[in-house]
This record gives sequence, structure tokens and C-alpha cells, in this order.
Amino acid sequence: MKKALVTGVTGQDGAYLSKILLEKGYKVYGTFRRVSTPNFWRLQTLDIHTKIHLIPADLIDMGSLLESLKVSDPDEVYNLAASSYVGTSFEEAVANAEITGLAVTKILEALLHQNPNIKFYQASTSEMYGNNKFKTQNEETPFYPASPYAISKLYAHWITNVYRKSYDIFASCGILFNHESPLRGMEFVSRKITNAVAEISLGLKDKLVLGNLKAKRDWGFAVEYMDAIHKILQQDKPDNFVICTGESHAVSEFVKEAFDVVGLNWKKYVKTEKKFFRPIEIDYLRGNAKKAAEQLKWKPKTTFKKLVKIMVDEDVSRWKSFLDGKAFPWDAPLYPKSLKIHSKLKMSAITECRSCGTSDLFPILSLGNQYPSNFVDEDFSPNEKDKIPLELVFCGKKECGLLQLKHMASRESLYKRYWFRSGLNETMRKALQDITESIEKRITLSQDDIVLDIGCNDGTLLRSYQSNVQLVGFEPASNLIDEAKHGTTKIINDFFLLDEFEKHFPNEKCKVITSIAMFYDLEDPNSFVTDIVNCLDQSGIWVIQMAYLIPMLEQNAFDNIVHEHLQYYSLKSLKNLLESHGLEIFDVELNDVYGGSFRVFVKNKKNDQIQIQNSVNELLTKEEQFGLSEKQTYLDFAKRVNSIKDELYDFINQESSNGKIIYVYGASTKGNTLLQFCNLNDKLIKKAADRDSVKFGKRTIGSNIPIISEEQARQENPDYFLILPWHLVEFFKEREKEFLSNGGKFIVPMPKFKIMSNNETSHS
Ligand code: NAP
Ligand code: F7E
Repeated sequence: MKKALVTGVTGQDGAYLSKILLEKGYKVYGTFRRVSTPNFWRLQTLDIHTKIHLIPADLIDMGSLLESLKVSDPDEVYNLAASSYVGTSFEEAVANAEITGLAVTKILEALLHQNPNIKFYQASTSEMYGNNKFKTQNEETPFYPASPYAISKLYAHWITNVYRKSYDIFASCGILFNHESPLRGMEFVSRKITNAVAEISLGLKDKLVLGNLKAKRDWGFAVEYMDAIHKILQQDKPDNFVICTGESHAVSEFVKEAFDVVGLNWKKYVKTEKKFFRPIEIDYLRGNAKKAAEQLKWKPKTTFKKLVKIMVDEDVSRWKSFLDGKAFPWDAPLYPKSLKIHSKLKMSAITECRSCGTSDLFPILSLGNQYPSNFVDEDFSPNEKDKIPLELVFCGKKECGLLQLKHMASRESLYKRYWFRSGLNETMRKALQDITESIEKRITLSQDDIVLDIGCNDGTLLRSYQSNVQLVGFEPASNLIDEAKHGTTKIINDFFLLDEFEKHFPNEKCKVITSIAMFYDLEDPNSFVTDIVNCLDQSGIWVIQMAYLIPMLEQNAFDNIVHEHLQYYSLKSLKNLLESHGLEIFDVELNDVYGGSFRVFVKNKKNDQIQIQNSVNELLTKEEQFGLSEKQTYLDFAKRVNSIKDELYDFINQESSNGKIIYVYGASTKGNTLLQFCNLNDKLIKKAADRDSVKFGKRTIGSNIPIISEEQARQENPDYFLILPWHLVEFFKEREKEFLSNGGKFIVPMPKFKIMSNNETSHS
């Protein structure tokens, strides 16, 4: 799949171009400015705001330009961002030179460093011709720029040409003449006219004040021009192309056509005022797009008259719907929930509940600043700056009450490599098989039905289906992909996205979707659920399994709290979220996975073939009785957690100073939370024993404990094993019988801190 980076994605051209690229199957990244009033209305109008990967970047900020190239790693860059209003450029000439001119050199430099094979498009303009003496302008016509904007653009144009030749890169320029559309900014004369005509026709205004009515421009339809610029980058060689209609019309003609659409005489309404004239006017522009016609096979289709009508009609309809009480498209929500924004910050903090959006968030428990769980090489020295707070907050909205992390580590960094492999232990294999069995009991699967596992890890769950179906998985961790591909139909090495699914399975839906131990990891659960709704067959089911809140609180399992898991759901908070998307929970089961999980069966509300089981209401009642809606329940949990920390640290510290040797048993991912929170490190705990040979020779991040095999640990015979996967302690007692009978002891941190030896269990 080709990847494109579009700078200025929030502008008229950026929006239309992105739509075209998405339709052609590109993955589209777009830069936008972090401003106090974000501007996504065009993307929302075209309904592509959720499909574009947005990267904050400002043209005057080299760092953000570099980051946007790094994040998107594009095949093609379309540089459309600019301060594009000619009138303002007289007032802000220096800023214009920086943004519209110099920034292009910065992008070209960044591109050379990142990957000189990237194709680059520069948005040049007919304004560069200025007050030239020629009847028509083509690629060979000399330039006489007549505004700071035109001069900046000419600099950008020449620098692109110079870099093309000097560095042999694919850098092309489109010299586009004025192109308009209903998405045009209101400052430009075309929209200013069509919007005013709409208001006047509805009796909302009685005059339109303009500047130079005699100026003539070559006006075309923006959508078609974006098709042309895509073609420019698909040529064999980089080049410059003029894109225009070849017709020139005066502003007064535009005005007349626009008033004609609503049957009014323009002369009654239009006035001119000096303030709308420019210090230097360009009287006449008319392009010649012969080269584009020949080489790009591109020709404009929309006539001047038609263009004006399209714009007036759209503005009239916007005003009419405004009068009917609806908002204008540009008054759309500033940050619609499902935007995909890539931030270079390693961490961000929420101010609103990730599920319901309320800002009533109460602090519950802080586990301090921690490194995201990892196992690192011996010579790796972690940087304090990479620590991210691990803090729980509780949503105070009654219907929601979602417990969640306040801070979020960059997702990419968390999942590039994932340490946990489902197939590695028998217990987990059985647990996953139990899921597919429970599904196949509830739904009849026919051949070729698609079953989708999101976060499919090494493919163990998919392979456990008995029915002959298409086994499809999404998995972002690249180290798991090869294994996942065995015996499955299609594994997509990425986070789940509806678009990605549809690319591989156009017009198909899933009969079953499973998301096991991953739903609580989502930074934007609402957009995920929206995608599920669109991906799930009306008669299909979705199974969510993840750690459940009641056992976590009952067992004081604070080690469930890791940077990956952003949410800690109760059935009630999950129900509230799913119902807001037209989904319904029809059954729920509890199991022992991860020390206590729930498995939730979900269907479309409209599907009345499936009965709602009593289990749902029963568990909701139990949650009420347990006090899950009360903040105090969580504060009590926090208190207990802090006392475990003290007991554990004091005991280990004391035994270590008594000369006792303590090892970790089971260097689990969640164990890193406990070690870091309780200030345990290689000074107090000498080694960590694990089964997974991939971890041997590595160290636990932050606590710096070297990992060895279980065999080696047994031979070295420490005095204590600190059991990190404490919920498996009964199983370990069997496995380490010999260690225990030789006098070794287990330190079990939770549910209550205790010491276990062969024949006694004592609390310290
Ligand atoms: P537009 O609607 O004004 O869009 C300009 C885009 O640039 C917007 O996304 C804007 O972001 C962004 N931008 C402005 N300053 C920026 C900065 N400092 N850093 C990052 N982004 C910034 O323009 P357009 O009509 O789509 O035109 C696209 C390109 O083609 C421009 O380069 C323009 O000069 C050129 N061009 C246009 C025409 C035409 O007739 N439309 C003709 C020839 C050439 P915000 O949304 O945050 O403002
Ligand atoms: O002006 C005259 C004005 O602002 C068109 C940009 O996209 O196209 C655009 O630049 C003409 C000018 O566009 C008003 O003096 C009269 O002669 O719509 P405009 P522009 O300046 O041609 C080029 C190709 C670009 O590259 C630019 O980025 O209309 N005019 N009365 C007026 N113009 C405005 N804005 N407002 C008036 O009231």
C-alpha cells in the first residue's frame, strides 16, 4: 500500500486530495496546525476525518516537519500547506516568506535525509506570473511576482527545481491557477461572493462589498485539480505542469453568474470599497494547460458557469439548514472523537474520560513514574525521561464510572515488540481454546465465514476454532507475525482499523470478532467500537475478554496496572460504552485468566435472534453491591495497595541485609509494575528466573534484575523466590516442590503479602 503525506490537510486542496488518495488505496497522513480552534471541518464534510492519520506540524518548525516524515515514512509528499491568502501576505510578509517560501527548503532537506526516493509535490501558483505581458501563461512564461505571497511561492518553486536537478530527486511543481469549490475559505473572492449571495437570497443580508471587480482570473473546480496533481507524481520523470481551464473571467462576471443562480440582479447589491483592493493588483491571468493535456491526459470538465452554480447551491443549502436550527459545517466539533492523531510526545494525559467524555476525573492511586514494562539488554541504560506516571483516575459520571490511567505512553513504542506469547504455556492455550469453544456453542459458523481476532498474538486462538472458517487476525507486534501466519488465512501486521480490514476483505463482514486482553488498551475506545460496528455482521457476535475489575480490587492486584492497559472495566462501564454505539451485551462469564477475567458476549441491538441471559443483570447487581459505583471503594483499594508495598519492601530489605538471597520467580510483564512501585532492584533481588529463553541474559527495566533460566535458579538455590505471577502460586508450589522441601521459601505479594514454606504459610 502506498503512503502519502499531505501537508496542509485541513485546507481546501488537502481535503480533496486526501479523499482522492484514500479512494486510490493510499494510507494518508496529513499535517495540521495545533491551534486553539482546530479546523477539521473540511475533512468531516468529506467524511474522511477518521481515515487520515493526523500529525501535528507547523511549517516554521523544522522538528515537527522531520517528525511528520519519520512517522509517515511516505512514498509521496504533497506540500500544500501555505499561508495562501494573497491579501494577508502584504500585511505579514516575513511570516509568509518563512511559511510559504523557506519552509519548502526545510521539507526538501528533511526529505533528503530521510529518504531521497520520496516523490515530492510543490503547490506552485499562477500568482508567480504576476503582471506579465503574455496573453496566456504556460510552463515557459517568465515570472513577475506582484505580492509577498507570489515571491515566497516563486522561491519555493525555484528551490524545488534546483533540488530536483542538484540531488536527482523526484520533485515536481504544479502551477495551479485559481481553483474553487464549496470548501474554499471564506476570504477568497469566490466563496465571499457565493456565501453572500446565499444570505442575500434568503433575506439575511442586503449588500456585498468587494474590491477590484475588473480583475480577471482563470477559475476551475478544485476537485479536478487535485486529480491532476496526483497524476503529476505518477509520471516517469519529475517536471513542472500548468493546471488551468484556459478561460479568464472578471470578478464581476463571477458576481453576475452567482446572482443569476438565485435570480437576482447583482447591481442592486454589490458595492466596492478601497479596503478590499490590493496594494498591487494583478489584472489578468489565463493559463494554457496544453502540456498537462498531452502528458498527464488531464483536462478540466467543470465549466465556469457550473462551478459558480455548485458553490452557490451549496451555500444556499447550508444557510437553509442553519435556519432550520442545524450547525454550519465549519461549526463541527473541534476534535471529533475518532481522529487519529500521532503525537511525538512519549506521553499525554487525559482531561476527559476516554469512554464518556466527562471531565469529572478523580485521582485514585499513583504507582509513581515508571518505565513502560520491558526487558532490556545488559548494556542498556534507561533514560529517566522515558518514565511515565502510572496513575489511576475514576470517572465520576454515574452511568460510566470507568477506572482508567491518566497518562498514556506512545502506543507505537509499547507494541512494536511484545513479550507475551499466547502459545507458550499450556494454561493459556487451554484458556484460548475455551473461548472458541464457547463461541462455537453460541453461533453456527459456516464455511468461509470470517472470524477475526484483534490482537491475535501468535495466532493460538485462531487456530483453535473447530469450524472450517477464514481465520483473520490483526497483530501490531512484528515479532509475533511469522508464528501467527501458520495455519491462518490472513494476518495483518497492524493495529485494527476498519479501512485495513476492508482493503483485504472488501464488502465482507465478520461473523465473529474476538478481542482478548486488548480492549482495555485502547486510547480511543469509541472509534474502535465504531469500527467494530461496521465490521461485524448484523447476526454476528463480538467477544471481549479482559481482566475484570472485581477480582482486581478483591485481590489487590495492582500489578494489573501497566502502561498498556489504559482502562479497567466493570460490566457497567463497558455496557454504557457499547450501548452508545447500538450494541448490547447478551451474556457474561467469569474465569480465572490473569487472576480473574470476564468474557463478555456482544451483539447488535437490532439482532433479536439472540436472547439476553440473566448473567448480565446478575453481574450488574453484584457490582452495585460491591460498591463499584462508589469512589470510596477505589480509595480503599489504594490504601491496601500502599500497605502491601510497605510490607513487601520492608521484608525484602530486611532479609537482604540479613544476607539472604532473593530471586524473582517468573519475570512477568506485570511484575515490572510491582518491582518499580515497591522500589525493588538488583541490590535487593539478585536474579529473576523465567521459562522464556528469549528473556535470558536480559534485565527487568528500571529494577535492573538479570534474567536467568529456572534451571539455573534452582541450581543456585536462593533463600527466597518472590513470585511475580502470584495467581499461579499453587501451580508453582507443585513445580518447585524440591526447592520448598530444601528449605526455600516463596514470597507471595498478593492478594495479601505472605511467606510460604514447605509446611507453613505465615504472614510476616
Ligand atoms: P488553504 O485552504 O488556505 O489551505 C492551506 C493549508 O495550509 C491549511 O491546511 C493551513 O492550515 C495550512 N497552513 C497554513 N499555515 C501553516 C503553517 N504555518 N504550518 C502548517 N500548516 C499551515 O489553501 P488551498 O486552497 O487548499 O491551497 C493549497 C495550496 O495550493 C497552498 O499552498 C496554496 O498556496 C496553493 N495554491 C492554491 C491555489 C488555489 O486556487 N486554491 C492555487 C494555486 C496554488 P489551517 O487549516 O490551520 O489554516
Ligand atoms: O482574489 C479580487 C482580488 O483572494 C481573486 C489563492 O488561492 O489563487 C488565490 O489567490 C481576485 C483578486 O484569490 C475581492 O483582488 C475583488 O484579483 O480570491 P482571491 P487570489 O488572490 O487570486 C491563487 C492562484 C493562489 O495561489 C492563492 O493562494 O479577486 N477581489 N474583491 C477580491 N478578492 C478578495 N479576496 N476579496 C474581495 O473582496
